[in-house]
Amino acid sequence: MHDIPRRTLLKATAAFGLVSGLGLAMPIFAATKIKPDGKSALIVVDVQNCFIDGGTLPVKGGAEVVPVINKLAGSFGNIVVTQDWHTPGHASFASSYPGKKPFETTRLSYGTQVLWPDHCVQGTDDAALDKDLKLPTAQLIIRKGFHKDMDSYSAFEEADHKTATGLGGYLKQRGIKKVFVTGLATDFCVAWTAMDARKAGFEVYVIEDATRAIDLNGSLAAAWKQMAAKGVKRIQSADIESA
Ligand code: VGL
Ligand code: ZN
Repeated sequence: MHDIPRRTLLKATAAFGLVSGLGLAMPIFAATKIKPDGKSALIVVDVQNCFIDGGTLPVKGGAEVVPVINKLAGSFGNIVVTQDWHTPGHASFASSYPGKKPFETTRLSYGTQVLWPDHCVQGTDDAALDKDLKLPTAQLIIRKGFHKDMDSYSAFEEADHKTATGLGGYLKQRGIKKVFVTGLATDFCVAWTAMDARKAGFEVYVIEDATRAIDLNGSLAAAWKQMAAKGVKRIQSADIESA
């Protein structure tokens, strides 16, 4: 006889818990959309012919970042674009070392260097930005990797971790505090740019679906781990409030 009310009470409690759980989840979810402000900059890394199908170092799915970045651009008042911009016979090219093949490594004065196919040579069509990338409001194009004897994955500093590109100073003088990194490739130029942006004191987000990776011997998983350890936030383009 006492069983009936007790069972009803339990059912009611369970139902109430579920409803209040959902009710609570909704406002938190909505509040997490990020609205870029005047102190935010979108950095578009190396969306160049060389890293897209038909180029010299194509990244799988590289072209897929283009519409995602074009859409994101509408949400940002400050946009910086980078270009990998190597000399002919660059130190990062396997062809510069007799007997070496692309994707092998060598030791250079600043550490281990992955050797790449010849790519993004200054002034070539291969080094041009993808023609479908539409960033009419971008304010700066910064080129990197132009010293013959040194690579520069990062848009902030070259591979010796000493030579600055000037991007950190530019962003600071423009009052930028937060950077949102997109482009190619997630595990090389995007990751190094994001980590060096942290080092320079910026709040840093990588917009994952606006990047694609080379993923050489587990480099993608390693890069995400290193970025997380340095406080880089991993988000999706849907987390950014649309324009
Ligand atoms: C890149 C390898 C060599 C990049 C540039 O943009 O991620 N990767 N050069
Ligand atoms: Zn390069």
